[in-house]
Amino acid sequence: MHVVFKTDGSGVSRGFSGSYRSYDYNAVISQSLFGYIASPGYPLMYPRSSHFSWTIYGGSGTFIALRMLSFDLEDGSSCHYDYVQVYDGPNNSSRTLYKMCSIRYPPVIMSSASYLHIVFNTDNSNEYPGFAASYQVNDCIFTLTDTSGYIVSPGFPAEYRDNLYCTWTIIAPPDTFIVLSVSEFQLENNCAADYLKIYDGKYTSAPLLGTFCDTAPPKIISTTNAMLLVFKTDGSIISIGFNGTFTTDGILVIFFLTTCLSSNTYLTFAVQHTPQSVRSAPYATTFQIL
Ligand SMILES: [Ca+2]
Ligand SMILES: [Ca+2]
Repeated sequence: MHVVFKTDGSGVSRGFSGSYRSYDYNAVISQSLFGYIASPGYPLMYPRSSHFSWTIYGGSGTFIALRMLSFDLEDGSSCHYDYVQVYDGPNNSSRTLYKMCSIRYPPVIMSSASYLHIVFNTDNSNEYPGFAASYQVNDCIFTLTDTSGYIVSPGFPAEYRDNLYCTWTIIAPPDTFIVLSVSEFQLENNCAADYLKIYDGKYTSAPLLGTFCDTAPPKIISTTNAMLLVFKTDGSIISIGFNGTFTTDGILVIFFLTTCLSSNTYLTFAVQHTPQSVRSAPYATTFQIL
């Protein structure tokens, strides 16, 4: 807030007096496995010059997943105006997972252990609607329907936990396919213990595109409009996990091919084309493009 008091060259009076306050608020949430947090006043404008924080504790042996549902803050280049900062622990001396002021953030943020601390700071000008988020204890089952997004193992880049079973089901619009790019990847070097499996469809009954533990997945392209990732860890030895992105920008092209079988017999069939392969519609065989 900025107050200007100006007087001209003649005439005086008693002036004015007033008071102000800024807000400082901290909530500790420890009794619920699921809930919502939002910037004060959401979806109306948040207050200026304020400091809010939430500390979520899931109980011993848990982790917390925080999903951003809506996010509209004053967007500064280095987030020095208004920002949300998420810490992987009980307070602001813990490791920062993300500092956010624009919508360039993972939709789900996961702690590596049982605490998540969220700070919302505003400066003294330019208020916006703010943010709303949900949290859930031990939530590791995700359905992703955006056309692009992030996939991050719990707590990344800190170490993941023992005995995890996490799934990400990516569902793209019909007649499109999914491109998955994993940028960082480090698991226990034993696929019988910890692994990431990627399937070419919604379910584990779909064709397996790969099982990964000691080497990072290459860029993977589905041949359907769905992809399933399963991340499983056993009861000992942990590592940092992985992060990656997916897009569903591609278009599945179907074209027709006519083949001459003999001097007067022709066969016409549809061919599906993705960047990886072509496949004639009546046949299961896939022909790789070299
Ligand atoms: Ca501001
Ligand atoms: Ca392990």
